[in-house]
Parts: sequence; structure tokens; C-alpha cells
Amino acid sequence: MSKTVYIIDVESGNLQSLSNAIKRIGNYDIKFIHNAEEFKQYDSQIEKLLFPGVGNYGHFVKEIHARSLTDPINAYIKSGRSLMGICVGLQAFFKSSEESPEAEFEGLGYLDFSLTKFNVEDPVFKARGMKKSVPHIGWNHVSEITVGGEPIAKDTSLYGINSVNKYYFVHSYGAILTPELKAGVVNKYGKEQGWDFAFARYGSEEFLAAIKYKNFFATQFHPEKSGIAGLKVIKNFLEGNQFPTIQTADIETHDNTEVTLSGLSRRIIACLDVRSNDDGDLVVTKGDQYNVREETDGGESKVRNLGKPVELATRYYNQGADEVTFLNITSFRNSPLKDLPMLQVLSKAAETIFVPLTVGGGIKDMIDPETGATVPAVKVADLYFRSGADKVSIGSDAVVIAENYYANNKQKTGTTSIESISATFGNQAVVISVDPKRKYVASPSETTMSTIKIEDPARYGPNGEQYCYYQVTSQGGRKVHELGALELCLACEDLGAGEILLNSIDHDGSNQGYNLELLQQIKRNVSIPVIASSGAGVPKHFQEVFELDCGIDAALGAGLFHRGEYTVNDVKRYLQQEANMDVRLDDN
Ligand code: 1PR
Repeated sequence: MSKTVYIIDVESGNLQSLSNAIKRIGNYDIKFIHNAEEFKQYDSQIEKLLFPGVGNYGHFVKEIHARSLTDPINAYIKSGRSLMGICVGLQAFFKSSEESPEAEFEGLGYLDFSLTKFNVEDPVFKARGMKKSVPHIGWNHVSEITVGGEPIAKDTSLYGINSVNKYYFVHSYGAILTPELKAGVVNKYGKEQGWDFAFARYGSEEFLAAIKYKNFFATQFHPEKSGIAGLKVIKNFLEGNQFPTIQTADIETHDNTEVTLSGLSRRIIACLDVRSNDDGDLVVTKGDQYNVREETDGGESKVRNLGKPVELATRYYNQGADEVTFLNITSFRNSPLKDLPMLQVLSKAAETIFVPLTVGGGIKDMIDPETGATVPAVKVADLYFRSGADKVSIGSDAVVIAENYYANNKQKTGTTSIESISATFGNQAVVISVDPKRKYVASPSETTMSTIKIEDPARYGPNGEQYCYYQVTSQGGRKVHELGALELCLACEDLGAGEILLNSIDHDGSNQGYNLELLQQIKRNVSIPVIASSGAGVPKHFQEVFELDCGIDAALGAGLFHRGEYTVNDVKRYLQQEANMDVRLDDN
């Protein structure tokens, strides 16, 4: 007989993936609880309650209060039944957060501390002339808290969380272990009082990655997005499996592996450009400098068809991709809201893929051609999150927004897609996809955009130009704007974007390696994570990009994977074995 798992749903991001993860683990039914009445209705039957939250702390806590869920949750915990919090669901157990300091946003207060933001000016990064990217996005280790080298809780039992696997984190605020919090963890909330903790490190900052207090347990990372390793944690919680200590997993490690400055492993993303082909089927395609049509000797050239989106995405997940990105590259064609082409792709993909999924293409205020109604971007994004997306990527609309931002002296309106989506779902959910094209200039005075000096004479422009900048484009490279890639990224960061997916039309599909000068220009000037994209042809290109002295956060590949020249695992093995780089190899 199937058991029922109850999930608190206060409309805060992607719960579809959590529910998919639970279904994958075993024979469970899932019921969502939206308010106090529903809680009351199910209360006597609930034995396993999940408390997931994504994004903005204030939004989440406010919703919990507004739906009168605080008292039933407290009473549930007091009754001794099991609860598992995830991400903001962990943060809600603290008293407050710097993210939303207003008194109305008080948390449940089980731990008498306030959450704080990661420090962009982290000294270990500063010493290398870099900034630490915030949000903290990616795969990190989780360890026991030690004092003087000794674990403070020797018989900790955090549902099989172990220190060899990596888990997926995405957050800007956390329970950062200040001396005060660490002392509290050791004394006030120690083992004797029934608490267990595990921590992770981001740069020089340590923070609580998991907490357990009697029957409640919470993780700052997303187990439903942490591959097999994460599914095991959920399974152990649901089955009540206890472990004597933080486990050492039985997976391969490499002796000389680096310890990265951030603590995160090198993140590898597989990207699928999706569009309808000439027969109307949704296919994965891949362009050269954004041209996705096959070369033909005369006659009609066809859209390149490299496979089916869900099939390929699942393949890359099984090969060890740390993230999968879907881009609807013909999104400028209007579709009725209910038929947004990627909704089905996402919900199918989210059934079998347990790493983060990003979707891009057409994220903007739109007019539904069927009803004529205006649909705000935040609603479009919500539909994608509900189908299983963790992040949305905004391309063309970001260009328009940045142009308006500069035209209005950097005034924020609060109404743009970037602002509205990040206010509701958190800035970690908003990726900006940049499609820049090199423009040569003889001198920096020819433009108001920030230029790059070209060092190698072999790379000067056709008329000997020694400078260039990168003009951004929209609508898949069709429209060129008088705006530089750096200027675009700075505007979007200020408006609340959480990550930059930096393509390069000049390098796209070239197999010649990433556009290193462009990546350096952007990464040195922003504080949010930057994903390198366009040009990867061999595993060494991934090594090159991670070795840049600006600290690139992730590297994306498309063509080399689609054409079957390399698997994601080939790239990771290469990075591990040839470059001693830290990569995530999933548990099995
Ligand atoms: O503008 O918000 O509607 O979003 C449209 C999205 O579609 C944007 O993210 C834009 O980058 C993308 N897009 C539009 N046209 C194309 C095209 O190729 N004709 N693809 C396109 C962009 C670039 C990368 C590619 C890398 C790696 N694709 O995603 O995967 O360059 O390729 P490689 O490893 O093979 O070199 P909106």
C-alpha cells in the first residue's frame, strides 16, 4: 500500500521536482497543503511532512504567516512527527534574515540567530584579485562541524548525508558560522540539547548545511536537485533510516584533486537549443554562429536535427551533467500561454532528471494570442517553475530592460521581468542569457562602451583595429543593439539577476574554445556567477576556461555533446585526471 507524503506549498518555486523525486524513490502519494484549513483536514494522517522553500526568505515567511500555517507547523513538530525543511525551509527555523529585516518577516525562531548574506569581498578571493560570486550556486561538500579538529557531535545521524558526495546549493543568505553562532551551536544547541549540525564552506565562510533537532531535519541544499546522492537523503528521511556518523560514500576520489577557492566543484552544464523543425516537431538543434540550418548545394536548407529534447537531456543527466539548460531559440514567435512549447518538455524532463533545469526563450510580458490578454513575465516564469524549471533565462527582454535602465539614468521601476521574477522567486532563479558579437574599433574614444585592448596582433580587426567591444543582440542574433555586453550585465545585476549565461556569437559552434577575453571582461566586473558558453570543442577547453584568473563559475557545452564527440563524463574525467580539478561524480 502506498504511503502519503505531505508537502507545504506556499507557491515559492519548483515543487514539481520534489514531488517527482519522491515518486522516483518509492510508492508514495503526494498531497500539497496550502493553508491552515488543509493542514487541519489532513493533520491526523500526516507522518512525513516536507517544508520546501525557494527564493526570497521574506516572501516565504510572509506566506507561512498569511496562510496561518505557523501554529499548525509548531504543533506538528511538538507532537513528535517528522518534518524535513529544504533551503528556505531550513532558513525559516531561524529567528530572522538580513534578506528581509522587517519585523513582520520573523521566522519560526527555533534557532535564535539571524541569517546573513555571503560576503562578495571574501578575503581569500580578494587575495587573488577576485570577488566571490554571490549567490552561492553549485555543488559543494558537507562535513561535520569540528572544534579543535574534533567533531562536536560524534554520533550525528543526518540521514546518510556524507562528506564525499556533493550536494546542490543555491542561495545568497545562510546561517553563516560567525564566532557567536558557532559558540551557540557548540553550547546552546549542542548534542545534549538534541541538536545535530553539518556545515559547508563557501570561500572562507562556513555555514550550516543541515540541521536536525529530534524529529525535524532540514537541509540548506536541494536534495531533490542533487542527483542520486540527494535522492538517497530524501529516501532515508522518508524511511526513517538512521546512520551512526556522517557517512563516507563509496565513490571514486582522486588523490591530488584540488581544493577550490570557493569549495564548489567545477560545474559542467549541457545546453539544448530547441525549436520546431520544418515538419513542426520540437527538436534539439545547434548552430554555427547561431545559424542552425544545414549547408546544402542549392535547394531548401533544413533546420539541423540533433535529437529529441527530453531524450538528450536525460542522456546528459546520466552522463553526469551538473545542470541542464533548455533554450527555446524561436521564442519571439508568439504562442498561446497554455501551449508554450517548452512546458511539456520541462515537465517530462523533470520526471527523470534530478539536477537543476534552466529554461530560456520568451520570458517576458507577453500577449496571449488566443485571448488577447497581457500576461506578465512573472506569470510566464511561474508556469515554467511549476513544470519543473529551477531557473529562467532572459535574453531579448534583458536587452530592452537595460536600454531603458540607461535611458532613465539607472532608475529601477520594479516592474521589469528581471525585478518581478527575482522579487518573487529570488535572484538565483533569474539567469541573463547574453548574445554578444565582436565589434572592432580603432580607439576606445569611438564608443561609450567599455572596450578591450587586443594584445595579439594576429587578432587585430580587418583594418588593423586594436580594440573591440561586444555588442549585444536580441532575437537570437537577429537584432544588433548599441549596447555593450558588460553594460548589459551590469544593468541586469543591479536589477536583481542572479547569474549570467555568457554566449559569444563569434565562437558559437566553432569548437575552437571559449571567448576568453569576453569572459574575463565580464567576470572581473560583476559579482554574480558567470557561465562560460560557446566554442567548447574538446575537454581541454573546459580546463582553459576554469584556469582563467577571474574565477569562471561554470562552463556550458552543446555541440560537442550533441554530436557524440565527447560525453559529459569524458569532460569530467579529463578535468579530474589531467588537470586535478574537482568535479562531481555522482553516487550510484
Ligand atoms: O531572447 O529571451 O527569447 O531567449 C532566446 C534564447 O535562445 C537566448 O538565450 C538565446 O541565446 C538563444 N538563441 C536564440 N537563437 C539562437 C541560435 O542559436 N540561433 N541559441 C540561440 C543560443 C547559444 C548557446 C549554445 C552555445 C554553446 N545558443 O546556448 O548552446 O553557444 O554552443 P557550442 O558549445 O556548440 O559552441 P529570448
